[in-house]
Amino acid sequence: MIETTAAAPPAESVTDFARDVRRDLALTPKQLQSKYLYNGLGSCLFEAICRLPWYRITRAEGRLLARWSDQMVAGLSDPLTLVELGCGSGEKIAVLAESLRSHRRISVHLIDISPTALELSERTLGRLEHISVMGHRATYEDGLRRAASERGSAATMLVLFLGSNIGNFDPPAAHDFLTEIRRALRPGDALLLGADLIKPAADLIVAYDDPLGVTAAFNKNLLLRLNRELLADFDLSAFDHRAVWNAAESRVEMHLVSRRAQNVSIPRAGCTVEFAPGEAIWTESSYKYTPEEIVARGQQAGFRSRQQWIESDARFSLTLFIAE
Ligand code: AVI
Repeated sequence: MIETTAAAPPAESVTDFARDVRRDLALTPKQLQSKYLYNGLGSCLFEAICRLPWYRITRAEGRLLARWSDQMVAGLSDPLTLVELGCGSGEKIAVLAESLRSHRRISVHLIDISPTALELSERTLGRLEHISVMGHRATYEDGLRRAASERGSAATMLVLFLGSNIGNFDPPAAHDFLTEIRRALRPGDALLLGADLIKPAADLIVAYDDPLGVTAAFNKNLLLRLNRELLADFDLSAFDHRAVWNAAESRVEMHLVSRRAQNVSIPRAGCTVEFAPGEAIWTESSYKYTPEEIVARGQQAGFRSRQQWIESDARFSLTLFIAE
């Protein structure tokens, strides 16, 4: 059955965006939140990144899902509510849903702040007749609360947090978020968590600074977004994309580096920002883990780990946790 529900109100307003930009560009070092990378164009550029030979997370995860999805969903009882936080194109949840064909009723809740991602996913899942789909244009937290409130008392819930999205949270925020997921679940419910693993620095750098320049475009699109939505006057050619592996913090950082001294005005955020030559805006962190750290993080949030699958070529992990 296909039953696609209308999107909820936008997850953030121009005023929130303007307030965050004004505050974060006044920090030292200057920052912009990575959630703002995902407007319509940004989501399409991220989809393109996932197809690049140097960004191996998506294909590694796809291989794990294709090989092990039956094992991953074994033992989950009927009826089942599947919730995907950050649904991307819907391909991954479609693989799991295929493995669940024998279940009588499956409700799928897709949660994303990007309408483009929701549309893509709803289209992908539209071809499966044994599931009903509901899209929530919302933050992960709000969407999860909504999905949890809409499930029946008998339904088991499986939350998917895939593609290394957990890597974009700093460690305290990752702990808080996993705890929040656990709070929305009942004992026996499950979480399938994707996490990218630590690997050689050269492999990490080329994944976040690809020779085609798609990741650079993804990063610089943030400045284009500020120009369009907040009437800023960033000269995009005066900034360079930079990716660095910060081994001490176990994270890849993306920055936008000013090529020269310049002032940029952002009228809708009510500020003018001064850049020294070489000064950077820190736009994203992508934390990398060991398999043991991932298990420990789940445990600290109130889960036990049932099984972990590792793709050893690209060094990527999927871990199935059960809420205790
Ligand atoms: C969405 N997230 C898991 C990606 C990552 O790998 O951190 C975003 C990304 N940034 C640059 N390339 C991909």
